[in-house]
Amino acid sequence: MPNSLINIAELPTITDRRGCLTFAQFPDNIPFSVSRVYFIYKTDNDSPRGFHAHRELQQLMIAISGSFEVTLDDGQSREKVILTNPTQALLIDRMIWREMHNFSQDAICLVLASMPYDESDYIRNYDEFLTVVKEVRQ
Ligand code: T46
Repeated sequence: MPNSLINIAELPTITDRRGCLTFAQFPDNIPFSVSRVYFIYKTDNDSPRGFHAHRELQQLMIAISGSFEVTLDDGQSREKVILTNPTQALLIDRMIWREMHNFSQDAICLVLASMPYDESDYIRNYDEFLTVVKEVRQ
């Protein structure tokens, strides 16, 4: 899909009789140096997460177990993807509003992040996001 907000890389996977090994490495599958890793688990299906954008942070998101839905919004359009496969890495660029819904009971979301945690990088208000994204595009 041209200009899609959904940018998914298929990660290399080695499968043998012992199971599967999937990996990602800079710069082939991770387009930035990883400064931070976090993971989200023991989620509640009725408790969506996200609802913010980042001014500078880039992230790769992987459903290493279970599934969940990710909605991405660049201020002009909104797209949804369901991550179900640990070999798929979703790239979330800077200045993209994200929401996460419908976590399966066994969901584990692994995130590789380009910067250390910095609350001032977050835009947690959607109207502010729309204002800032317009300024950035001008
Ligand atoms: C994102 C989505 C996908 C930290 O102290 N360090 C960290 O590295 C992170 C990620 C969070 N926190 C603190 C900040 C909050 O007090 O943990 C608390 C929960 O974070 P938040 O409400 O932002 O969680 P989510 O799941 O809504 O968002 C997270 C990431 O924050 C965000 O960058 O893109 O996952």
